[in-house]
Amino acid sequence: MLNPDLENELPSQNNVLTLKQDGYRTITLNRPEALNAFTRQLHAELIDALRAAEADDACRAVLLTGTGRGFCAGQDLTERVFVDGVAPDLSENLVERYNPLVSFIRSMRLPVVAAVNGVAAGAGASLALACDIVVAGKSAKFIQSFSRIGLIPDSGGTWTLPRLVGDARARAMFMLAQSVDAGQAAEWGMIWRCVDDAVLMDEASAVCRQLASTPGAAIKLIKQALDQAATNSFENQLALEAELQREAGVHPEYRISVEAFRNKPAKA
Ligand code: T3D
Repeated sequence: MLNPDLENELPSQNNVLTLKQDGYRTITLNRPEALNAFTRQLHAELIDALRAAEADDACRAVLLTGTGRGFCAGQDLTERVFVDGVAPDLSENLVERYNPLVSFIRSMRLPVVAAVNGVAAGAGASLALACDIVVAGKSAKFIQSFSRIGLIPDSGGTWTLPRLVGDARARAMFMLAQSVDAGQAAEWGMIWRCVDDAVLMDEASAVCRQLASTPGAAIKLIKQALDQAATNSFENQLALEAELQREAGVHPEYRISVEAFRNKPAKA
């Protein structure tokens, strides 16, 4: 049963639902029976939905969430079959699907807000952490479950997680594959905020509405600056900031915002 509110859903096989509202799009992973695990079809629909949002000038932010009690359980393991004992080439799936997906999220002009509504496991956890702002419901948990099935963390997880929580915590999460609940994740700085489950979508929507009314050029440049900071020296980053600030300063949104500030009514 689809959410009747998702009335302007885009054409798809409904593995991913898109709702346009208030200057942003909500993109919902919709395979609740498998905790929204990734199949090839879900991959295809998700990247299409993200590309469509990015191409829409009226869209200023994306909210990514899941239907049911899971956010995303990573790769759908029922797709993994060993024909005559021959192992599938997992690298191919990463290169063709997961890597382009997380790279696209990081390079989009649009900010992507993850509303983590339940378990985020394997590449599902990496997906959440690739987003710009992560809000999670109290009952959500993050599991780097890869090692349980003999794999290494992927979809950028080995890059993102140590930067967010430090090497010691990342190593233990990867090797022990224990779940970390949303409260702990927020305490560690892995995510922006942990909120009551009942208000998760309200909180994430409020973040998206705020982003939708923030100058979009600045958001795009902030993403670019933070991305390059990961590998730049301090001096190179200062130079980059100067370059990007020049770009921000000649954008009409800067002039309009400064004029609005200068012309605001005096406080009584
Ligand atoms: O393969 C490649 O291309 C390489 C790339 C890999 C990227 C990866 O993501 S590898 C990691 C893959 N994911 C996992 O290993 C996680 C597997 N799932 C779990 O460990 C557990 O389901 C969870 C810890 C996420 C949640 O546990 P729990 O007890 O809350 O739920 P559950 O009962 O295990 O799952 C509910 C249903 O979802 C269940 O189906 P059923 O029995 O009700 O019909 C379960 O089989 C299904 N499900 C959960 N995860 C997956 C899945 N079905 C397919 N694939 C899954 N990943």
